[in-house]
Amino acid sequence: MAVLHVAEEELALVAAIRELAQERVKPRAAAIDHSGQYPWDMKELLAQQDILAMPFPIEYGGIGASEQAIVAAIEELSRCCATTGLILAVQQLGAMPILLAGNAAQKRQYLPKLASGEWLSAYGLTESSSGSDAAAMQTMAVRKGDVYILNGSKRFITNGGLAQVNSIMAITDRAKGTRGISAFIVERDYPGFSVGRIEGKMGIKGSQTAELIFTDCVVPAENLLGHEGDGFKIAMMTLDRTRPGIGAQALGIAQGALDLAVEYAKQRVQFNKPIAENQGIQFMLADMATKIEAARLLVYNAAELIDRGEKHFSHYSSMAKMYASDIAMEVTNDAIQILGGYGYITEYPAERMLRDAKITQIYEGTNQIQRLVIARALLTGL
Ligand code: COS
Repeated sequence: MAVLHVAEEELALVAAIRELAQERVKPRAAAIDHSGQYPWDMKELLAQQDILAMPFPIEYGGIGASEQAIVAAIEELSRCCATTGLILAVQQLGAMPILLAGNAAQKRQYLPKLASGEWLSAYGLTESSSGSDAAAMQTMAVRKGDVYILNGSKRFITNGGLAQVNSIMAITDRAKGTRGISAFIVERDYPGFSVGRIEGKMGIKGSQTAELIFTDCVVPAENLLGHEGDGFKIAMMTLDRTRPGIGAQALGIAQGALDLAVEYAKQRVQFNKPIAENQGIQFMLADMATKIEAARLLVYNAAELIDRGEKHFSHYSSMAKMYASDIAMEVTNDAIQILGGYGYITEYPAERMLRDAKITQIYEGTNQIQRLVIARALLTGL
């Protein structure tokens, strides 16, 4: 199995998370999917076990885990329940702008409560008419004395409405293009903040996806992250560091589907022998396992580059997210095929895994955008 280049304690932590996921998370996955309700019990479990503390520095109440340990944790959780894996991934996503660009006061104010899991976070870049073209956003922030007044909305926001802490990108100077976008910490309780539509989704059903609406929303000026105009770069730098986490979610889903297919193939008897004895099934399983391993190497590698503080690693994050999510679709589809009729019915988890896998090709940048990032790096010689 792909090697994590982390200390013994982190290997032990990942092993403990694997066990916890199998024992406590896996039995909840089907019910979470059926109910479509946010799994507060799973959030509590991750908080109690300090799993939500992993992305945060020790000085701000976290446990300062390496990115490699974080992706391995997301993988193990998602192997059992993609919605639960996403709880950790999004806590990191929403907090990343603060981790990257927050000043000491902002970090002191927000990070400890995110590390403990008392508060959830969310990341607000996308709008109804600006997804891949993130710079085409319309939400405006206008400075008035010691506050900014925000007007506009964000769409498809994971944890939207549940998160107390929202990292929101908004235009402060339209004429400056991407250099006129700024990042703000917006609390759910601020006047003028409201939650619009809550989306019904194909998969990751327990995760809440909502629209955030800002109507003359009053945000203290000290909640600006970095300087005016830094927002687009902060948003991009955030995604560079969190896309491997989505790769890890996809990887976990694929591994869960392979686990299921192997188990089923050994037990399912047709023509007087387990179907696993057929070379046709064996070749499918071998291909699934090999794709998963290749994806794991890409995800772990991107995480290691982050841990090492490499500068030009965006395209490796994109490769990890793109490849892992593409193979997650293939592997979950093959798992359904191996399970046959049982793969197609909701009593078995295979169809849920395919539905959950699909979003990983879309969010945190569609795989078309990942290819664009990779090609740009190639063509500019990075
Ligand atoms: N790190 C730091 N800075 C970056 C960066 C990165 N990864 N990517 C771009 N920038 C900077 C550029 O260097 C440029 O800076 P200057 O003004 O100093 O030249 C600025 O940001 C604008 O970059 P660019 O011209 O490349 O912007 P584009 O509008 O062409 O957009 C893509 C670039 C397509 C990569 C961007 O819009 C994107 O990632 N879109 C997908 C958004 C996404 O993932 N949404 C999901 C949200 S979470 S569900």
